[in-house]
Amino acid sequence: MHASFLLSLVASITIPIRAHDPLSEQHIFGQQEATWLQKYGPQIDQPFSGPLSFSHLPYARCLELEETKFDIAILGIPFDTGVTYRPGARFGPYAIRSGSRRQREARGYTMAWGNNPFAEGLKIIDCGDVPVNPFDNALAIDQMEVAYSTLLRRPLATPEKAKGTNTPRIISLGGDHTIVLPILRALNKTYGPVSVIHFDAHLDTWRSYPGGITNQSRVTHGTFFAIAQEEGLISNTSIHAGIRCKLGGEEDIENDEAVGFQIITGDDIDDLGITEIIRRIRKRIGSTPVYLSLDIDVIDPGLAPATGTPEAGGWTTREVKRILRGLAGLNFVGADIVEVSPAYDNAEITGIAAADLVHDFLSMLLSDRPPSPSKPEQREEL
Ligand SMILES: *[C@@H]1O[C@H](CO)[C@@H](O)[C@H](O)[C@H]1NC(C)=O
Ligand SMILES: *[C@@H]1O[C@H](CO)[C@@H](O)[C@H](O)[C@H]1NC(C)=O
Ligand SMILES: *[C@@H]1O[C@H](CO)[C@@H](O)[C@H](O)[C@H]1NC(C)=O
Ligand SMILES: [Mn+2]
Repeated sequence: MHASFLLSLVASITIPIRAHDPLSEQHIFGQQEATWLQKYGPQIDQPFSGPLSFSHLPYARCLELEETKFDIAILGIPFDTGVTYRPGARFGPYAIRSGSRRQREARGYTMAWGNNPFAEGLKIIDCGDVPVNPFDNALAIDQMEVAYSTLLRRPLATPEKAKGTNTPRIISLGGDHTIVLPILRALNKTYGPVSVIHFDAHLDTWRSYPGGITNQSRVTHGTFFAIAQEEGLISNTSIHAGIRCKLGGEEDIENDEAVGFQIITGDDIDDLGITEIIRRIRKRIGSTPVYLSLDIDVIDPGLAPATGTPEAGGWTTREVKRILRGLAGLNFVGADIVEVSPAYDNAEITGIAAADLVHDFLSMLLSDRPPSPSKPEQREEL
């Protein structure tokens, strides 16, 4: 076991020795005085080794290193003091990066998309985390807006590959859902109001919570869309997908419409099917600039338990992945995945699911149209 592991390691690097050759093996183990570099070559990162960046991407402290350029940035936003129930999503960026360790450029191709997003010639990097203040939400929200605006204003690393835009795109790893308010404030400065595709069990369009008597206490992970609408940051062409939470009553739905959303419910996946859900989302969004926000609680808690406000009866990870594929080609300006709270996880189930969805986000941002549906009848029977 030990020897074959070493042999496969050796076979994958530069030493000109064939695996399974007993003479070569003797040669390797006989080199007592060789340095690591002489004997084993470059210090590769195994899936389970190396520093923690998303999918082993290059890491840069982009907020302070102002010359750093990219086409797509992964940005952690570890803010979780806007939640109504279980806190802990400040550890979401860590959990998603940890869940991403087995997906990387060398194994980035998927049959579902027919591409490898890391190998398309664009510069995708992990920009680290916004160091949000954990004691003062007003300060933290300003820090998030400044961070996002700062990165949006960076010139593209590969402008020749961009189709009519000078603005890089950011995939944010939350953090609780409140982070979307400063993100929408930053996006508005570049794009004006945007449509939102919002995957979630919850509406997040409530105006306030009982007992919130200060202005700051209105800013929560369940109210940020209402505030964004009041500030003119979102278009009346937005849509939710996967809604199934309990509501105050019909008035919540009327309010939701006034905020600018249509609703696709959790049950619609059975009654309409995936193809019709995709069609409705695409029709609603059209060619408007659109921001995608995905609360991990859209997925059933059995498949993604690590979240702050779980709701039974959700979509499967596979269903969400198929819907995401159907959205390729829309005019995406950015995306996030939020509410991953790993203290409630088991065996990294949620972190791995979230990391996989971010891999889909990358393919979605890089594809001009949905991939052709897979045709199992064209694949040879095994
Ligand atoms: C949002 O963008 C629009 C269009 O550019 C602009 O008129 C408006 O002032 C912006 N709103 C805020 C709150 O910055
Ligand atoms: C809340 O903000 C509004 C508008 O800026 C202001 O008129 C009001 O005094 C603020 N309320 C509190 C409690 O600070
Ligand atoms: C959005 O459109 C709906 C009708 O489709 C309307 O009821 C609602 O008031 C509009 N909201 C805004 C913010 O304009
Ligand atoms: Mn939610």
